[in-house]
Amino acid sequence: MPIDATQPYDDGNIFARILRGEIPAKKVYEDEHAFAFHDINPQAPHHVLVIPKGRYVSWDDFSATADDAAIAGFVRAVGLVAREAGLVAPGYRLLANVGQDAHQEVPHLHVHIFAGRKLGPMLA
Ligand code: IU
Repeated sequence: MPIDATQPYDDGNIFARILRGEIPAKKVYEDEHAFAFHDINPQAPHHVLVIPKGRYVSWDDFSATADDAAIAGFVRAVGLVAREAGLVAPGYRLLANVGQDAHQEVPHLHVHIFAGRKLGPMLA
């Protein structure tokens, strides 16, 4: 079920629970701003999710309300995770779904990193 990205942040969402260590995840990276882990249902040979540590439903409230250090730290972490996985030369795709029409399912901002195969033209 896609979520309404205008809803208030729900501390019981699955990624909040992963951040609190209540649910296991296959971690690939963590720093003060971000946490990255393998997607449980990979859509490409390499499919990692990067999430901010703060309480943001989507890219919308994150971009509107996060402080500059949180935004910079998160954006840098996404780049670092991809770079350290050796994805820059073969290439990779970033995706952040926001709300209903984009089919966002988890109400905690996440950026998908897809790689490991030719991803083809961007899907609308
Ligand atoms: P979306 O952008 O909200 O549609 O993507 C949610 C992703 O979260 C999706 O690719 C799921 O496979 C992934 N995921 C996960 O990795 N672990 C979980 O426990 C759950 C979803 I629920």
